[in-house]
Amino acid sequence: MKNWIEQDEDHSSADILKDQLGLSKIVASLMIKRGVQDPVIADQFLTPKLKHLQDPFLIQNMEAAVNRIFVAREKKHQVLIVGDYDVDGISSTVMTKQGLKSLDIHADTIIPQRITEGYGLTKKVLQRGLQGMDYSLVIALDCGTNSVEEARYLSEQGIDLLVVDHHQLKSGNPPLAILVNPHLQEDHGQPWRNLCTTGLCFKLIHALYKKARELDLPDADQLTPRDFLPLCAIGTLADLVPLQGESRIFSHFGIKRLFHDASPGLRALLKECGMNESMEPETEDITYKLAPRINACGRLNEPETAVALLLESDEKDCKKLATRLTELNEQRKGIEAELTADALAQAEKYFADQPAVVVTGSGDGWHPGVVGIVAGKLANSLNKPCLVLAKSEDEYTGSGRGIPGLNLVEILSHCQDYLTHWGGHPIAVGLGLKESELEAFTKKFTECTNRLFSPTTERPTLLIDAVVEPQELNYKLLADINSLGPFGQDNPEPVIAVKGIMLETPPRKISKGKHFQFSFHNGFDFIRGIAWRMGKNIPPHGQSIDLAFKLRRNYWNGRSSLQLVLEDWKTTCG
Ligand SMILES: [Mn+2]
Repeated sequence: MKNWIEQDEDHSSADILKDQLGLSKIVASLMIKRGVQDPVIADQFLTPKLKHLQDPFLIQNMEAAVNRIFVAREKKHQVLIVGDYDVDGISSTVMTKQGLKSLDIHADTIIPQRITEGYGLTKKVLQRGLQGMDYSLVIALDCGTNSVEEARYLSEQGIDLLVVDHHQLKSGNPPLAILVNPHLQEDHGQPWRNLCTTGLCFKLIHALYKKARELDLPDADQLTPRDFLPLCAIGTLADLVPLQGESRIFSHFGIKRLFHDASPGLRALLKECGMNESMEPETEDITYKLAPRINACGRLNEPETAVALLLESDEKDCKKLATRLTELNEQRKGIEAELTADALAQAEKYFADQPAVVVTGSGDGWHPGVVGIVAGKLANSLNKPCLVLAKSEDEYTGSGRGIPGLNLVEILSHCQDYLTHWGGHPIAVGLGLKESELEAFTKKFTECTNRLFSPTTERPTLLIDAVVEPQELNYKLLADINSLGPFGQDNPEPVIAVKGIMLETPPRKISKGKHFQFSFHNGFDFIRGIAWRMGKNIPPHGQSIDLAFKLRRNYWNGRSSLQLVLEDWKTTCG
């Protein structure tokens, strides 16, 4: 049982907001609890509008990027797009190719093969991409910010480079390129500051269309960046950027109209994920179902299959490609399960008393494409930072995942003498090192973790956002809660509690006892719930208990019903 923390109600502020904006009690209360008192800010959050997007030309170098692309249009230059192999990179590639096509600019696309060509804008991927064509412009998406050498390599051949990326600049030494990256600018809380690359590609397309209208190009008034919202939302949700500012606007509209505005390829993929027009997609549909299928392509060295699917218009081919994505995802799951078992055994054997874990392996089972997921699973279950490194030849490469309150980038910066390459975000990093440095690196990494973080032995806490009466559990409450969605990074889904309810029948175990289902009557209806991975912690029936859960809509056999997704339960006290 977790330590439940109920946030204090500030009734008077909530009442003011409620009256000012005509909100329901719970929505006003949730906004106040999230620190939003200003009715203008609350209204912008609850009813995002595309017209609130700022002028794309406020982003540094956007003008230069747009001008360079229009030169390519006028002179009929050949353009090559190089995108990263994850969801953000792949979606960005498809968006940009289609955006350019709508302006009569043809671009070829290439995605690095993770295992043979490595991450990002490498010489290897450029050599493959540039082969046999006379390109004059390369557009790097979701990579390239730190590709100083590769930019020089291109410039030596008279090829210009445009980088659209949101990764941090590692040194004060930007590549010779037109660099569209919000992190180049000082942080003044700009609403586009934390966009991922699909968000930046949306801004680029918006800027291109503005320019097209300015130049009075034929049919320019028919062009709308709205068409790109579904892919923009998918990249935004999958890349785990904070869902604030313009990321909130993109994810809100993109997910709302996901099916409606989807291309035939995306539509086939959504169907492959078990979704259809009548469902309201949630963040988890993207992060648990759609994104893993796209990522599986990159992980298993077939990234271009995902690009091909998202660009395809023939329905039969879409179906075939979408099925292939599911196959790759199943293959990925198998590899991942074996690797996780191996990594966990190592962690328990060698790192049980350590503040951090560094596990290694080699061979087919240690697939570089899944080490990141395994690191995440390990970090979650062991509650300490974990690095999972796969060996090939005399070098280890892999991924690390951290835990809240610890900055992995900071830790690695102290260990950089041992590393051949490294980079990433505070909670997720990639790194590589020579075999000969492994021991010294592991020691240093563990030391730094120890110094910068002290794990807590206290009971984990569960923040309760609202306590409601059992009879309030209905679709109205669900709609109210969902008006704060889509949920994700920096906009967590509210955890709701009901107190003093009684299960009339024992919960029903499912999946060999791993999960359980339960139900109770709230005076109007039977309310059903599910508890994932809680099979060892089943609540009693016939006894008063409190439940903490997320409220969802469950789709089953073409019907939808209200569903509680249990977070925790406890015996009612007093
Ligand atoms: Mn990204």
